[in-house]
Amino acid sequence: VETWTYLGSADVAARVEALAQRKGADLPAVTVTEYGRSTAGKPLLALWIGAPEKPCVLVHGGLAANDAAGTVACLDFAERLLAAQGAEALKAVSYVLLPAPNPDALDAFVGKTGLGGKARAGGGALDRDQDGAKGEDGPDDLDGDGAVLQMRRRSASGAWIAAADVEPSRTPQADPRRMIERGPDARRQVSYEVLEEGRDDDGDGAVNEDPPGMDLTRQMAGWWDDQGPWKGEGGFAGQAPETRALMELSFGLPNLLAWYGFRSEGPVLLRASEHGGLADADNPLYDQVAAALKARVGIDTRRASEFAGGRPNPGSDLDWAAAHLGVVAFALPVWRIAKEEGYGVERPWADEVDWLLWNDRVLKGEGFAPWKPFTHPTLGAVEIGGWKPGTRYEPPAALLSDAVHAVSSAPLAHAGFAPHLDVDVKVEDRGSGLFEVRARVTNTGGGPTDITLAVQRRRDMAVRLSLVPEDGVERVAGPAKADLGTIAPGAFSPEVKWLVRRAPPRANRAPDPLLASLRAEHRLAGKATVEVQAP
Ligand SMILES: [Ca+2]
Ligand SMILES: [Ca+2]
Ligand SMILES: [Ca+2]
Repeated sequence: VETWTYLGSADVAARVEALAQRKGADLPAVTVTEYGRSTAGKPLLALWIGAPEKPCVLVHGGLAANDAAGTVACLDFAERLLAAQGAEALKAVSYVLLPAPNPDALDAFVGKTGLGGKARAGGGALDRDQDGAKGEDGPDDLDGDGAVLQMRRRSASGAWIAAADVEPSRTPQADPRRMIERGPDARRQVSYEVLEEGRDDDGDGAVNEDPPGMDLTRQMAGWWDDQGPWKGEGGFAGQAPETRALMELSFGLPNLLAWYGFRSEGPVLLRASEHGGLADADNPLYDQVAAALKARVGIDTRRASEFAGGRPNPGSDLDWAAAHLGVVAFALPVWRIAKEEGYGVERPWADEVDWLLWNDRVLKGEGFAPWKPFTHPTLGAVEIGGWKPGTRYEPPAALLSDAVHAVSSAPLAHAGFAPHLDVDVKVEDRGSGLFEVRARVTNTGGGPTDITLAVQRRRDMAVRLSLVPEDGVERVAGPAKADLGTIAPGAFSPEVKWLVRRAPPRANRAPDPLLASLRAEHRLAGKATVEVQAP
């Protein structure tokens, strides 16, 4: 069992190359490819594990700017695939692993001194305020404490209030560090603006209006639009070289079975629920996979839209995988804190008050910088403080290995949901060298040959059954190839009938009982061939 530390992209690349060099009779096939380059020119590496003809499960690491634990979890999953537990899964499926799909942001975040660097450097710069300069005004470390924190500033038009002003005194929820977003209200006695720490770098009167980099978790095609609680990011979907490369790689995999993305923090596993209820067409399968994931890692799965107030989630990787690739898609947060004792408010999972209590109990308060007065060059009197980078996202270094081990096996569960074809054939002798052949294809795997969304989005392929006669055998009736549609797990296709005629054997020869072969094929389920023998 590996002991992990946070890794930058060069360390990730070295580990990926080392995995591909591992040799052993009982090890699966492992290859590395470069599927693109980041904005800064760093290689985007894909690690292919298992037999390429088997259905492929894509597993990526941290895509966001603060997702370093997700990258470590993806590497830990690679270790599992090369161990005994992986061998069983690799009988049914193969995997492509993308541990660091946003290497520039990973390096900015992990930095030289561990977590706490500048987030969101990947994806290339935009010109959000259309002043002709790209990424010219982002956050700055104004007070020189080595971290970009938050600024709060009293403002009648501010959307934030101090919890201490409204919560019952002497309760955890009245913590003086805590800010609550309530929307602007001019009748309120005290309101605040909350901003990222920074100055007006270009002197245009606005602070942090055009930060460098893009949020790649909102940059994928799918339900990509400038709406919802989180907007689609960038000028168009796939503008960032990292997201474009990820879209091209995944769209180019006809045998892609499922999509899993490790991310750093979140109370539950998430499944696609894109464009409102688009992915609900496959609810029965999602429920089955969620139960298998729960059995394996003990965490519930919820719809991603529950975390956006039931609204769409533009540009997310789940959105892309569900809507464009027609596969089931899950996000796997590595880490979460439990609800703290002594805080009596009803809540589905840990909230910010739990984080404050946890920060005091476990981190001795180190994860939150208390608000301190600061004289801002253009805004005047502000306070700088708030959550330190990483606290709310990444497990502390001492907890990283346990957190990663607890969840990293999750994509193994999908091996139970690959389709697999078998052909069931019956032959009757009709006399005069004629034989009737009847066949149907059965799906003996654990998942459908195509999910409902794949059919709706035209990514599906009908299961195809072909009759290939032997020499001296002629197909008299019935199709050379029959398209049999989608087959559910455990179900049969419609029956196909043929009439074939065998030429009379040469003198003194026994007739060859082999009449033909039947070949079933599907982009995901692969091929199955049976011989058609005269009875
Ligand atoms: Ca600009
Ligand atoms: Ca600072
Ligand atoms: Ca500015």
